[in-house]
Amino acid sequence: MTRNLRIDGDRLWDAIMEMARIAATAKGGNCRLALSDDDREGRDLFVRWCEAAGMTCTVDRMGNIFARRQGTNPQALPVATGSHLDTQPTGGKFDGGYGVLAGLEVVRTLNDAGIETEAPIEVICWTNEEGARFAPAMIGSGVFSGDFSLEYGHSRADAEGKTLGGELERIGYLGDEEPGGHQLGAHFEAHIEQGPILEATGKTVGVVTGVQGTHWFDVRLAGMEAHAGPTPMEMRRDAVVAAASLIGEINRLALGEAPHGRATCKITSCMPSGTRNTIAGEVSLTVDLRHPDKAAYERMAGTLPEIAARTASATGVAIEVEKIWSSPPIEFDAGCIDAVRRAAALADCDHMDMVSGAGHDSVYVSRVAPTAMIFVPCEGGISHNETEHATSGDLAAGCNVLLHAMLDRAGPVTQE
Ligand code: HGY
Ligand code: MN
Ligand code: MN
Repeated sequence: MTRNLRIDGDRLWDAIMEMARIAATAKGGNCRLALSDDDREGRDLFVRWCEAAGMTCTVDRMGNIFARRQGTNPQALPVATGSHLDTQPTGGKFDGGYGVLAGLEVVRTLNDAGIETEAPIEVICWTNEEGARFAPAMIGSGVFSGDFSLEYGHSRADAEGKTLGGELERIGYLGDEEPGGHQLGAHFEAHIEQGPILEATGKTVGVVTGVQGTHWFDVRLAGMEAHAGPTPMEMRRDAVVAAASLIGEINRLALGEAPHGRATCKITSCMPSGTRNTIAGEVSLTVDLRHPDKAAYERMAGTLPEIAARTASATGVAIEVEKIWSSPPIEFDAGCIDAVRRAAALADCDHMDMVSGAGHDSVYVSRVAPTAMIFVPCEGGISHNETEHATSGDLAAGCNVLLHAMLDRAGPVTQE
């Protein structure tokens, strides 16, 4: 009865564009940082839309929002889909918002068709997926899965010292439900690929079988401030020179684990700042290392301290490496992966298996519920960039696969 059911691609596109008007940037992207007033505005819009679609919304103590469409069997575990509404500071319109609003479009489509599923359907907005304002990333789903305690989650502070728990309370999304007390029968997430593979291979849908591992580190370099003029080169302990050497070594570390190794460094502070004729005494870096293979993922993390020690002895600059977060490579549930494959075939979408290069809430949700993801192409594979773009056709195709993957797991359906 549902074989030929299709979502409304224009309605999905319009919802994504309306959400993208919240915290829109001049270059066409979004800056909707987690638990900011803009995030609250996006959350409120999502809740209004869900309630207008006949769903009931509950919020847990990490601010994760669960919008529920009842099934014919209220005892059945919900089949869920979820993603995030928070963005990078220079993020795009589609990263996260697509997945949340594709879930809403699935419900709107079922409503229009008068389809009742046996299992309830839930659409989830996970808190602070990006990790841009509060580190680490995916902390809302990570507390939900039990990988982090609620206290740890609430204690995360942004650069101004505001805590995640305090900001949840301030924006009115400190819910009552204990995180994790909400069992899920299955979880799917639709997302743009954020890389070049689908576009390069001409495929419309990625059947995501797993997610690569990620390590985050903070690195502090302490040299000696001195005068840029009279100080001989051989006497210097220049924190910027040490940082430059270390960043080059870290880049070579990823290239040495080709083709899948990834390393990204950011210089977050350089002291004293704003003066070019004092040699830098202190530099702070963030480091993001990734690999899909567990042994290589561990090898890269284990090599970083050795690289730091070598650089320190060569430059006379003290280097401290602190592990902030580790998310090992994961594989998704075979049954959910098969459901995505069947749905892609049913929706006539050219598809391929792939591993996600980016982290997603589904990583943590997969610890507590059968999970898989659905990717669609993004232009040039560009994401975490205000020019991020995806076509309405691809977004609709991915949403049709989401619809049928969820129906595949939601038990028998009836039609009004
Ligand atoms: O870092 C990531 O991969 C994700 O965008 N949070
Ligand atoms: Mn995302
Ligand atoms: Mn992202």
